[in-house]
Amino acid sequence: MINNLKESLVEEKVNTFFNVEAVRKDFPILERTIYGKPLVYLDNAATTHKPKVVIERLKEYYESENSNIHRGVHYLSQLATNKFEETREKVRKFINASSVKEIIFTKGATDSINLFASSFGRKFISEGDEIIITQMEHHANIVPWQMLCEANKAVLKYIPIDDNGELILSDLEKLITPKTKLISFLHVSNSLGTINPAKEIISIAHKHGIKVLLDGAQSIQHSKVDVRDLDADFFVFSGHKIYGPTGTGVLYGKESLLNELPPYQGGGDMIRVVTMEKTSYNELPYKFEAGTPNIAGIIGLGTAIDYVNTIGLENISNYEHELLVYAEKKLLEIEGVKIIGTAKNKAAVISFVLEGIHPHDVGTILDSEGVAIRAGHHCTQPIMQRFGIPATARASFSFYNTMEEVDQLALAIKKVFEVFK
Ligand code: 7TS
Repeated sequence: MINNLKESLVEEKVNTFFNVEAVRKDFPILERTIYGKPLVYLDNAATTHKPKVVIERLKEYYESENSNIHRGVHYLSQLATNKFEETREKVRKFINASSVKEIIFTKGATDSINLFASSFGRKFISEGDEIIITQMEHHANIVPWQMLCEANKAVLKYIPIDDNGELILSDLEKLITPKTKLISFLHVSNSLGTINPAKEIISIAHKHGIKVLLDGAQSIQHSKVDVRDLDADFFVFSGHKIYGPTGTGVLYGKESLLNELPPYQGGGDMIRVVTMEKTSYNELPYKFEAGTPNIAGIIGLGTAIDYVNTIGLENISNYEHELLVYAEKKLLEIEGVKIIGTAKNKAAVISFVLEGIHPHDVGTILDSEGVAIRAGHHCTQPIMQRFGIPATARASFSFYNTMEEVDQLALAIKKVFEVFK
């Protein structure tokens, strides 16, 4: 499990079964050059590249299966429906949900959180109620709650973070009151790499009868997520961050809880009967899936999950951890590099600042060397405020990255210092 990753690796050596060169051949884009230099893609927290099988699956769908789903008696419509629904079962199994009724397809994590905030908010949040999030959330898990709190006159509270970028969990019990209705927090921080103790937080919440939404946008692709073991009430992720197509995502919810929530958008597919006076709604999960979804994308997401299963999440976790340890070591060897986010349990994400140099300049010079990182606030402005910085440079790793690419990153950073000398 993700929380025990570091401990379990202490005694272990590199995962010798993982053949990164073979894996890289699955990703056509990794062969390209940027300004005549080999691409070193270290922006995987923003989005991951797609293996050939996923790209080909999209092509195959449009070439020989394209049809609208859930509404046709004809052959192609039934075929597309079956393929689409196969992904639901793949996702269910992947996160160990109890039933496919608990898997709702969306456009991505942002869409999932907005769906949930709108629906949960309408039913359960009224004046004076309280919602707790954390200071390290992505804007996708801040702004929908601010909008809801403003509309419903509710109160938003934040679990603070310490200098290492870890949640100050001792504050959580102090923040909880009888008015607390929801705790919503991220599993892994996209800016700091921090792996939050999700199971512990969920257990505290449940002790007080509070529901929990877990944002898995940065955890699902790195380590095994088991929603039943975590006892998460709701869980979201984006398809494009787990090697699937953009415009795909998932909202998981416990069936009994989803049944209590009102629909989000109205339209086709989410209804049972519509008269001019009234509408009765479809059963789960269709109640939350109005309109024609990203059929090709969802089918491609199924292929991406198959692909990740073939590589093996344990192999992915172990290898990415090796990359993280090596990259942190290489970066800290360079004078003037400071890492922001030094939590005990970290995913393979490194935010850093170079003394006296703006992160955007770092990003631009690295880009000229073919090294793609992200520079900015990473849609986590409260984290930047917490650390008193405008932005960071961020390298985020995938299992297709190599130790040599880490060396390239280190060389490019040295070049930045030379340019600014
Ligand atoms: N939650 C977290 C923790 C994220 O990192 C992101 C995206 C989202 C939610 C939203 O996901 P989306 O797919 O709906 O956009 N994070 C990033 C990032 O770090 N760089 O670009 C997007």
